[in-house]
Amino acid sequence: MRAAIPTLAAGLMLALAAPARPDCSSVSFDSDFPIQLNLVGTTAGVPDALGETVFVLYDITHTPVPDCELSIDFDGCTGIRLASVQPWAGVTVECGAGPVGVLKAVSDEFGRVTLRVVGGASNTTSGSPANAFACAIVTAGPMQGVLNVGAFDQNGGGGATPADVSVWLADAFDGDVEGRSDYNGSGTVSPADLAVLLGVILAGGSTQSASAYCH
Ligand SMILES: [Ca+2]
Repeated sequence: MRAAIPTLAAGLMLALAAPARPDCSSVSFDSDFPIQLNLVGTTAGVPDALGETVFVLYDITHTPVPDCELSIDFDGCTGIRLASVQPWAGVTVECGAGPVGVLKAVSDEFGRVTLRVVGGASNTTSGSPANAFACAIVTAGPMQGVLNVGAFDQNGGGGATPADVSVWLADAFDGDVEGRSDYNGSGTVSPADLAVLLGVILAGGSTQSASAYCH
């Protein structure tokens, strides 16, 4: 009987060291993938709540899929810049060799992935190269989606200020659709987006830019 004790203990330790993970491959089209993610600044170190974006992962029976990694590939997003340190709990960034970077986070017990992503754009002068509409690719298990990426901190410095409105206006009037300046995923750069940007500036949750960017 003595020999059974260490065997049992070893089995328990193994179970503790490697908990069973739900099968990420069960993530289905029933999941909630938003089409819009707006990059934010911080105030007192806290990422702006006005950029909070929630994904919910479900299987085919609408049962939440917890503990599943969701990734967002921003490398197709010209001119978008990710903070190289992401202060929102559970968000990790892999700056990588590409031009922008990849973000990762894991779903909670309700299948939710709640993100506040710190970053901006490089819209410093009229006509600065911009990300196209829906430039990012979201992956969770077998499911993929596209995501438009807006940036309240258009010029990547000083937080969200009237200077960002100034360069936003150039995007609004040039007839193109710069993803960075579309904050509601409509595929247009319109007064509705300006209202969002002004609301962010007035609310004061994006007063500081990232201290360092991936690229
Ligand atoms: Ca700015």
